[in-house]
Amino acid sequence: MERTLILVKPDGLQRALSGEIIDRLEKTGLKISGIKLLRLSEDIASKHYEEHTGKPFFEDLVNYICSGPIIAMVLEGPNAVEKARNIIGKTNPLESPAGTIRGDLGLEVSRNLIHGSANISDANREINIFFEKHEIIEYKRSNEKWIID
Ligand code: D4T
Repeated sequence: MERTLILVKPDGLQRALSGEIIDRLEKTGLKISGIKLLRLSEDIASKHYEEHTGKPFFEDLVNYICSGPIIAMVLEGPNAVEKARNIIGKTNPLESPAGTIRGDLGLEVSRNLIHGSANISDANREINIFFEKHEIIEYKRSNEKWIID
């Protein structure tokens, strides 16, 4: 089954929105198969955002993601990557429609609350940065047949 990496960024925790953010994602039917609270080092943050190395916002982005604890989460389900991105909204909260996490809860691109992997190959790469194999748990939920055909 497809997996995606979600990060509730430092502003999400500071604003006490982590419950709401996880709730919105979990209610879709996507299953939490890994979850942890952590504070990123500059090294790990730079690795996670390596595609943005050298861009004008890179240093601020790394400082922001390292500025407080974050929640890292692996979500699993059919088309998990695309589904999570749809719920999250566009990178800039201003361009995110109402009903999305960033559209409803954020104002600025540099405080956009949450990360979700952009595609399956990024998801695999990012999950390996944040999780050891044994930290991802495979289990069945009793209501799964009512969520996945
Ligand atoms: P993340 O990776 O945080 O989920 O965001 P997206 O996948 O939606 O967007 P992205 O990789 O293009 O950008 C990563 C991160 O950089 C911040 N950012 C981006 C910024 O501060 N200024 C900018 O101009 C852009 C393009 C926001 C998200």
